[in-house]
Amino acid sequence: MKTKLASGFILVAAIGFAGAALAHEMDLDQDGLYSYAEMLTEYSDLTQEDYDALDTNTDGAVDAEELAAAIDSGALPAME
Ligand SMILES: [Ca+2]
Ligand SMILES: [Ca+2]
Repeated sequence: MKTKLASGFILVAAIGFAGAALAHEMDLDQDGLYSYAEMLTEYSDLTQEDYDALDTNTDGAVDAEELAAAIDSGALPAME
């Protein structure tokens, strides 16, 4: 039982890590923000309007928190 729980935890941690790595990869200039051009590399059908909607604090860029919130709410599909 303990072993089963432990392996489940490792699996979840590995999936979380893979998602973070992909998001990091999408940030082409590594400034911690996802520009519209950078978002298009992963979400090719994203419109400027969609992008503006993701920028919930309206600072002109989508940050990791806004990206995670969009994926959590289903506004964006999770990266694979
Ligand atoms: Ca960037
Ligand atoms: Ca923002």
